[in-house]
Parts: sequence; C-alpha cells; structure tokens
Amino acid sequence: MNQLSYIGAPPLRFTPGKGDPYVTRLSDWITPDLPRDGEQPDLLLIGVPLSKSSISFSGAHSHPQQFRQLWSSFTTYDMDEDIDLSALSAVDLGDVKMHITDIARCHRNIEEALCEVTTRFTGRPILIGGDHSITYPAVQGLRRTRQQRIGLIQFDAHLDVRDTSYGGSSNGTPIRSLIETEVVRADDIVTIGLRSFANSREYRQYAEQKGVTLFTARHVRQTGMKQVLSWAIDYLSEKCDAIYVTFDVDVMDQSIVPGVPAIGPAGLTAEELFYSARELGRHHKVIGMDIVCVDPTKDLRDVTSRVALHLFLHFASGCYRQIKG
Ligand SMILES: [Mn+2]
Repeated sequence: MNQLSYIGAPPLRFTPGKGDPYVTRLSDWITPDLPRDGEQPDLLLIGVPLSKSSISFSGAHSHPQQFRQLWSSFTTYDMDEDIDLSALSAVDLGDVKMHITDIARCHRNIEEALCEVTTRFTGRPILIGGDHSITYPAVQGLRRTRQQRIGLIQFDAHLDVRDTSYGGSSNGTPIRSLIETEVVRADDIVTIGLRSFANSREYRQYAEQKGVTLFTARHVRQTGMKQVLSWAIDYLSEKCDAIYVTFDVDVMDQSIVPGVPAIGPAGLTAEELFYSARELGRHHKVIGMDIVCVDPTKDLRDVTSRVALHLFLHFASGCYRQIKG
C-alpha cells in the first residue's frame, strides 16, 4: 500500500524536461510521485490548505497551489553558494485532506499526516500553509513519532499565545497550545521578529513568565540577525534533541510581503529571513519547518508567494550543505 491516508495526491503535475536542457527548473526537480519502497527523499513537501482557522479573513488555503505554480518560474541553481539543488531528492507528497467546515478535524488530519509521514520517511517535512494554526497539530504529530524533546524557533510579528478558551484553536494560538499541552516546553521556544502595536502586554507577560525567549524586530535590527540566530540555535541545540522552525511570513516588512493578512511596517527583511532559513537548513538538529500565512488573494504579482518560495529554496540550500557537505 503506497498511498498516504491523510494526504491527497498533488493537484498540480508538470511535464518535466520541456525547456532548455541546460536549465533545471524547480518543476523538473520536485517529483509529484510518492517514493517507491526503500526510497527516502531528502525533502518532503506537504501542502496544508487550511485558513478557516484564521482570526482575520485569509485566503491562505490557496497558497500551497500557488506555491507549486511558481515552480516553473525558478531554477534549482543557487548562484551565491554554487549549489544545484537537483542533487537533493525532493518530493511533493500532496495536500493534507481537509474537511469543508470542521476545523478540529482538519487539525487532527494534520497531526495524523505528520505522524504517518515521519513514521514512513526519514527526510525533512516542509509544510506549506495555510494559516499559523497548522503548526500546533504538525508539531504534535512529529512529537508522537519522535518522542524527543523538540525546541521551536518561531519567526513572527506576533506572539501567537492567545487564550484558546476565547474561541478555540486559531492562527493566534499555536504557541500557547504547544505550551499548555506540554508538546513543547515554553523555555524551548524562541520567537524572533516581534513587532510593536501588534501584540498586548498581557500576552507578552504570559510568554515571558512561562519562559519563552522573545526578540523584537527592532532588537534584531540593532543586534544583527547573525548574532540573534546563532544564540537561538546554540541555546536550543544544547538542551533539545531536535529543532522545528516555523516561518510566519508576516514577520517581514509589509513592503516585501503585501499578501499576508496582518501586514505591518518596520518588519524584518527578506535577506534576514533567507539567511536564517539557510543556517537552519544546515543544522543537523533541525527536523522540519513550515511557512504560513501567505494569502495569494491579497498578493501583488505573486510577490509574497515568491518570497515564501525563496524561503524554502534557501532552507533547501542549507539542507544541501548539511547532507552533501
Ligand atoms: Mn503567527
């Protein structure tokens, strides 16, 4: 039985090898076919098309498909690093099956999907959201398989520690849910890129009192991402068995990512995020990542989707270094 129970086949398939034979496009590289028995791809792409759980209106459920559509527009060659990603194996496992209205069931499917994928495959799952609510069930699923102490690095303008008794699981609650269910210890969470006028003192105090480490976007600008990130990696890798990374794209400045529900000024730059994705990809304790809250329906010329795709590509470039040296 080669099918996955909680993930449907990729809704987009390209015909590979149609262009210049000297140019490899992402659509030539990422295969939509499930690995055969014994095959272990390096990168496991999983679409998570859920945004009914978003606090503000979001079309992020359409992002996985938009993400795929851009594969024919970019190549596998990282010029800065002189790396060709096509030396890695990458598979598009498809989209997690969603219920039309039952959000709790959608979240359960995500948890089960991650559990199933990580039981069968050893590669790194890369989740394409969807809104930020997907991170909680995703890490729950990983934790069920791995039984390890998992640390979390969260890039986000927002704390995402809203009280779940106030409306249930949403894109404002994943970090609080992880803490309260003890899937991740609060002091194993580092949040980078928080913005003023996007959070509340009460929730900041909640996070700090629990032990979450917080870095604002201004702190990153003054200190430098290199220093902040290397501190976060050292801090977590010393005490945790594994590290999961979540990129809420709204952490970047509104001029870079117009297609997110919660745009805001003075956010992080694309370069800071790409650098982080690369560094995290090359770290042996990093077991997977997600990219969330891209809403293609609000985007301009796919600007935000292109940034999200490049986040994945820089992470993959880091993975190349980790795997191939
Ligand atoms: Mn978030």
